[in-house]
Amino acid sequence: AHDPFGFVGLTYDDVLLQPGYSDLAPSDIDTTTRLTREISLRVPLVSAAMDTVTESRMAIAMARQGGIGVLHRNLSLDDQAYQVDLVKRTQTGIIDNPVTIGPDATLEELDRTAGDYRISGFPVLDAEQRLVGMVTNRDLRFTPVAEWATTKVDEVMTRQPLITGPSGISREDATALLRKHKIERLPLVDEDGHLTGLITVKDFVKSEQFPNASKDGQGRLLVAAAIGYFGDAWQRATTLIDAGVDVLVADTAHGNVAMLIDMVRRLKTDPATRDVQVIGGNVATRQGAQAFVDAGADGIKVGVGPGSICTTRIVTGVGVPQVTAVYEASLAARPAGVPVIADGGMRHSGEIGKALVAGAETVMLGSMLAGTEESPGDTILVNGKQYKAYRGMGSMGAMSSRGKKSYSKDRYFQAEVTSDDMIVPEGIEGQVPYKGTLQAVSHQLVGGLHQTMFYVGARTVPELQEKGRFIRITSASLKESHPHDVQMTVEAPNYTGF
Ligand code: RVP
Repeated sequence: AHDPFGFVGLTYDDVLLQPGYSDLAPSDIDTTTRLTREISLRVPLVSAAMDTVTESRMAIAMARQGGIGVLHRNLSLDDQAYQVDLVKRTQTGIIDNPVTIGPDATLEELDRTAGDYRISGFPVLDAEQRLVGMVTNRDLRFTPVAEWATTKVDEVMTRQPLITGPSGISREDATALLRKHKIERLPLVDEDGHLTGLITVKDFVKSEQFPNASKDGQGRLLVAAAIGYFGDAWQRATTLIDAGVDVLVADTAHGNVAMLIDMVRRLKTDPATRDVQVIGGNVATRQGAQAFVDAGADGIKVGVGPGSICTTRIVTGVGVPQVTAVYEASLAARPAGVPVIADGGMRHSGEIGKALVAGAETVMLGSMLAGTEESPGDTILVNGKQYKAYRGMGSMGAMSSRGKKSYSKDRYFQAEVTSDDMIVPEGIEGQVPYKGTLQAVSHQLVGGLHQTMFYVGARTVPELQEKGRFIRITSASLKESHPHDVQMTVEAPNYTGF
């Protein structure tokens, strides 16, 4: 029989990992893990689909570090697809679908396109899609702005004979050509002179700078995007797929809901969508995870109420402490080969390893990343200290029409609430200290996880999951875990206080 009080839920602060025999060198450690059935990441970090955490800048930074970002959905379908596009066009070894321009475009149009895509140089194609020139921002400089509206690309571009490479050029040959001719961009063409790709020096250097970067088969950065189940959700999904999204996250605060499970099933069966990876969420029980497994999900996101800005457990009285939630979900997901994402409640790097041992393969972070340079929004100065805004997607700010239209109210099943006065929020609005670049934050998180693995004696994430042993602790132990009986005078980059 069901014993309501015999089953205790535990969270990160209730447990520690026991040290194990270790014969590793730190360089042996490999944090590669799976985000979904088919996508692996070198670093198990995912940035939250929140409007104060993940837009294209964060998604780009996350993918460069070896994780991935989930673009939030509190924006129009077109805006979200544009963000996907920005990520997919960024920093790749070879760009196989470069933005191009026609010889008849005006310099004004050139300038606008350069701004829209944040790129500075374009192959110029004629009506038959043949390469006829190259044009860059620099070519604008020699024409007075007053003449941009009337001057055509054709008049300023660098024309044939151009230095080009053959379609299937190797990295070495491309580097040699770029060096020899001291050019910034190398267009790739087939025998008929049709453009097939573009290599830029900047991208080549960057791809060496970010050796862990998460990339698709064509060398483009990986990106995920959140969708719902309401209104234009299906069109949003297909538009995001057209824009090149790698993973769709069917994302609500309560994923164990018929409409959302049906959405996942439809995405995984419809020929138009079934090739994209689909994550369902959020659930916090074995049964909830099983429903997504049965619907064909490629990943399952776990967490009901652990988020730093979340009031779901307080407003509704519903939730499962996160370590137990992850463990329970993994009981259904693991045998089916479906990875679990532990979403919410992370405050320190030590919790990443705990989440992985509990059964997750990646973790999703909101508050830990909201203070970075790459999150949306400006820094706020309060008493001489810098902060960045961070709010729940179920907060009044994110769900009300204050500011701008809310597109993501269905995350909290309030899509049909039209009056702001009638909204029942499940999150708060606040701010977090400014933390500098994502790269610096990620370095501390991944470094902490490396140490976890070293202490446990695990070379790989699967080994960590196999060898990791929890011990339950008391509140006295938790006090002992944190610095105590000392007044902290200098904040560490990975520890700011109890
Ligand atoms: P945290 O990392 O603890 O800040 O939590 C982030 C997570 O909290 C998100 O990934 C999401 O699952 C959840 N969230 C977002 N908004 C809200 C809310 O308003 N309740 N909760």
